[in-house]
Amino acid sequence: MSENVIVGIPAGIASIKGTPRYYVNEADINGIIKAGGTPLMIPSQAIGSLDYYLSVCDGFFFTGGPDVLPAFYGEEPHVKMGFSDIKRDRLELALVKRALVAGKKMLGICRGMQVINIALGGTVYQDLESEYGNQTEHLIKHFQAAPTAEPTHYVEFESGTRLNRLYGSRQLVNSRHHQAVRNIAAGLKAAAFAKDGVMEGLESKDSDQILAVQWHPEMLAAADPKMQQFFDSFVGSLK
Ligand SMILES: [Mn+2]
Repeated sequence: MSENVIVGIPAGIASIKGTPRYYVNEADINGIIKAGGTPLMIPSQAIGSLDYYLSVCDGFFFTGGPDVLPAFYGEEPHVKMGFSDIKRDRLELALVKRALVAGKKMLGICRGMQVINIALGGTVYQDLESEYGNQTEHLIKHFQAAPTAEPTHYVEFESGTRLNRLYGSRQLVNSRHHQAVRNIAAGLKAAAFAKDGVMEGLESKDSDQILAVQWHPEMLAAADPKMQQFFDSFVGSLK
């Protein structure tokens, strides 16, 4: 592997001033660049070029974004399901599967954690508030009204996990999700939970290939070095 570490980042799509444009959030790019990596945007139209991206990229970073279309995990859409982007879903789900086989490391944030889990056979709650079952009365607020750059709830880490080594036993994090991992895919293990039992971190069971969190370290990294370490640890592992 070269000194220059290249991190492939699938892009979202949004209409800006009436024109559809591919985007990656600046905070996600900051996290990778400050860690010493070189980001490479992957637009969903480029699904025919996965061989190229797999050969060029040292690792992949799946960022936050819209809900994954439930058809990809065998469900009809719940009434509380949000916006979805079928082209991004197709690209990311295919890329996770290919990257796994190719032995490429993957980082996931929010939707990224959910996409990795779904690609490998897991499911998500389409809407925590409506589907979290008999624990609903104890559900904490996971879509914070506070600014994203401010933490609002605690997560606790499972001992012996990489997240546990990065953060210790407990960490105050931000939270902007109405979905969360439900059934965990084979090969993955839960690494962090909120007080209500909602899964907040995910890792490979028997390797360090996958590291993912449900909160947004990229939005906290400017003020909290521990959040930049999430990126440092990933990019460092690619060198
Ligand atoms: Mn949360």
